[in-house]
Amino acid sequence: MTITITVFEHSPDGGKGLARDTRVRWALEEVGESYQVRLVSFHAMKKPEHVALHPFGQIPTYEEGDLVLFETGAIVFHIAERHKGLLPEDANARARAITWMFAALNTVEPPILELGNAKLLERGKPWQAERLPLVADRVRVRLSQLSARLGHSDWLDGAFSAGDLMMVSVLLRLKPSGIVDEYPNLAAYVAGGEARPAYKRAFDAQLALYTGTPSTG
Ligand code: GTB
Repeated sequence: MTITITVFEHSPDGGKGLARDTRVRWALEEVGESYQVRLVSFHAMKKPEHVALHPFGQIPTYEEGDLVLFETGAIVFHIAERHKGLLPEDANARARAITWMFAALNTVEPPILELGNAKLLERGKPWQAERLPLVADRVRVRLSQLSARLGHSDWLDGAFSAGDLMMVSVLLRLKPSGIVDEYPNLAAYVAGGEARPAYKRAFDAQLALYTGTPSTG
């Protein structure tokens, strides 16, 4: 069955892979599923046709036959559940991998998003210079904890899983800030995710869309 995801017609990052369709593309590449994309403008995102697919008027959405999903956590989980490779067979290991997906989205991503908002949306506000270091330190609290848990392991819990896919995707949002590099094991963890052939295919596909030139790595 054809899978269609919606993506930015013009991504604000110009193809740096920071928009959330990259994690969905990555999951599909990991399990060997082909997909097509439909480009959506910021204007079209808020129109009834798109809001019927995504109640919050955002990308990405996921269509597969008469199934329509939104929220990247739900989409990646759907893909991981229906294919081998992203969730362990062992029931307890599977539950732990799912736990890491939630941890990425519910515990690690929020302060990272807050930092992005504080930088962009609060630009020029009189309190910005005072607030930014506080928000950045809240990110560091989570990264220190994650770094301590990861230790010298390649992945969070045994083999690479959807939990790692989601955690690396979330950490990649911090790339422009350089904060991940303060934690060498997390920097290596993110690099390990970026080095996966499936990630590279996903990244190149989104880059080609916005520049016409695939990355050379
Ligand atoms: N919780 C939802 C999910 O995980 O699916 C969040 C979806 C979401 O935030 N979508 C964003 C969107 O549609 C795109 S990814 N925004 C438009 C809107 O809300 O009107 C967020 C994003 C956008 C741009 C960059 N960038 O260019 O750097 C990075 C991330």
